[in-house]
Amino acid sequence: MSIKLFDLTGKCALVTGASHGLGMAMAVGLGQAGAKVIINGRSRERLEQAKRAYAEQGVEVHTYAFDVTDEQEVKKTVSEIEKEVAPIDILVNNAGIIKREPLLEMKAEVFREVLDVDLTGPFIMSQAVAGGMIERGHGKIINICSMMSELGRNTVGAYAAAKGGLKMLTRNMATEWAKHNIQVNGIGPGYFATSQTAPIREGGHPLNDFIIDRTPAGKWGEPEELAGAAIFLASEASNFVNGIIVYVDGGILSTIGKPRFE
Ligand code: GCO
Repeated sequence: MSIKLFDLTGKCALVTGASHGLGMAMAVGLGQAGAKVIINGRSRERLEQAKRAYAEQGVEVHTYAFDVTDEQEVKKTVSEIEKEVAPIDILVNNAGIIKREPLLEMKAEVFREVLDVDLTGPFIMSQAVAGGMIERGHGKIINICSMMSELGRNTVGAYAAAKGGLKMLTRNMATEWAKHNIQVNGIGPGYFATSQTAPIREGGHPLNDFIIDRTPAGKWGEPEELAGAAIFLASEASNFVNGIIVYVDGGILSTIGKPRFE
């Protein structure tokens, strides 16, 4: 076995929603492992800022602004990327949104919006790249799931429905595309310190202590701690790994929680 198994030199990776947070941390990791990196986001301006932040970490990125829920725009942009940069070998479906509202109060429109970005987006993106991957005879697709692919929590019903769905979409894509030498897997991040979790971490929010207490590792994850799983699932090291979700969660899913006694 050699470390070359994890080398991404010569590979081209597209990471959606990568102008900040976990998407950025994973894209930096893939770049540091040798991949050519393309980042997506909806805002051109945020992508430009992000490009500088990547450069500071020694990673040159190509930026493409588009909306992952817009099927026509996605198809058009994927073919542009493949002409202008390189064929996409690795797709990380990371773009996602969350709306924290009790189900009784949530409007169907909001529920649909979350499903559209977090679940339909990965379907549209994956379908758009899979054709080329099949022609070239290889590919890696990584869907970013969540603790909410497994667990419920008050106010995150739409997000949990989408992320639970994304876990099953991962298994189904793996089922249909493994024969084409495309490995489709997921990463399920636990509770990470990002802008998405800032509202439940900062300002003395009670969930901050709850999460630390509930996590055997006793802390929030740092975004860089997700890069290793992304590199594994993007590299030849995972060539016979199909349809699994790697949970990077400091142990939350392994425990019933901490009793108030030893
Ligand atoms: C919340 C959190 C979570 C996460 C995450 C955990 O409100 O409970 O925001 O939903 O962001 O995906 O894995």
